[in-house]
Amino acid sequence: MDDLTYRLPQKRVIRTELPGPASRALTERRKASVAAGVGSSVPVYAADADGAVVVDVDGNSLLDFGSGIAVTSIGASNPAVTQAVSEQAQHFTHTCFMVTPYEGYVAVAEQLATLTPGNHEKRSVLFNSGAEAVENAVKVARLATGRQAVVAFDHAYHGRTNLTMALTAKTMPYKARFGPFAPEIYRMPMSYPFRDDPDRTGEQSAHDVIDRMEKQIGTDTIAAVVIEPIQGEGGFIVPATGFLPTLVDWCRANGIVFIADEVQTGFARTGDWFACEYEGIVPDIITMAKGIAGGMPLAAITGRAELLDAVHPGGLGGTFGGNPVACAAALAAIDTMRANDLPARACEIEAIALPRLRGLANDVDVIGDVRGRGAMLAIEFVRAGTTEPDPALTKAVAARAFDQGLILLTCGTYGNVIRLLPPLVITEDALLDGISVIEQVVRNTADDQR
Ligand code: PLZ
Repeated sequence: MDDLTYRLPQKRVIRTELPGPASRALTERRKASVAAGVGSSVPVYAADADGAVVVDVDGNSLLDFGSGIAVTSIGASNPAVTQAVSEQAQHFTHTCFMVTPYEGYVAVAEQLATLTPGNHEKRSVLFNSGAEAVENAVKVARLATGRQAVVAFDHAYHGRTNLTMALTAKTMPYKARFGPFAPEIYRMPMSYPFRDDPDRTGEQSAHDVIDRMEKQIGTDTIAAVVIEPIQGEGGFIVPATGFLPTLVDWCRANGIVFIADEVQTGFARTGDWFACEYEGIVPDIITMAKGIAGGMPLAAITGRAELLDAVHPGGLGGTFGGNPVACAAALAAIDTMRANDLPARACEIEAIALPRLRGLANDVDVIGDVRGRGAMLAIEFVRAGTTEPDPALTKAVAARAFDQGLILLTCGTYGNVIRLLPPLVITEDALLDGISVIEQVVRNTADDQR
């Protein structure tokens, strides 16, 4: 893997206990001013970040295998992005595209039309967050079809706003006591190869879902099917081959809008520009955010022109959506991803990491499954020799990795999955170092359980 150039040394360096005194002091200040409902994965505060390294306020350099939840694919201070941001900010930081439009928004929409799957005529709208993109994809689908029902899946995650909470499957911590939720949302079983009958094909799982949709909802009342092509927060669940294409074909035959939520999987993360490309499926609408703009808040929906243009002028928008600084960052980020062929780099990361993780799974009996694509990889932990989820062990692995200076995120409906989401620009040495930490920590944690 050819390394890029980085401003900060791409190494773990632990100088203080973790968290150090400056981070502990910030935690105290935070308790008095920041709402308790906002959590943080690690108890240290960032002072600087570049490539795959986060330097905390005590001068510790942590290796980042989370990318701020799949955002900083090109690093947290990529020079092309910081330059584009600063140039745009010196001209104007905001006019509101709904008031005085600007070129950057149009240029991002042009890029999205080129990058997203399918050669059909496309239109885009820009927003601030992934949840906002999903909400708007559903708005468009309902208006364009004149139907109301929306289908989501077990283990789905689509956001924290009212509609996207309803689409999200897991109650704690996302939904519990935050209701009432939006109506006309229906949940279907997801293809989850590790937990499904091993003989079951993707097509069979899809036909089961189709049968339920036809019998329980009624085909001609369904506006949209919303699905993450690889589920993110739900546990990096890769559906069995054939599951997605079968659903797409059925949606197309029945005038149902197929919405691919690629907020987490998009922008080179899985080894393609979008995860849908792997099985050659073409969504009607695709939602994007996270990695789109090198860490600046930007989200988008791109879809068939006839769906998006069905909405009346003024029907879509928002004050900050497609902010000019965020658009400049997105254009620079997309350029960087292209110039460094980051989809290929995600495949290289998989080629290095996946065999090591599989080897680890052979050595210990607490790993039930290793899966994922590109630089979106996961380890599912179970009680030794069973398929019973082990969230306590998973938490312990993440905590011990942090003690070694490695930021690891957990996920999963059962909280028993460690996910690897390194920046795509990570150096090979840093990647290997992080994997070694995981191996050591998993072995030690598994041994302690005996
Ligand atoms: N759709 C597929 O992964 C965000 C959420 C973390 P926003 N995932 C990280 C948390 O606990 O809040 C996500 C996603 C998919 C939508 C979203 C929502 O994107 O930018 O967080 O709104």
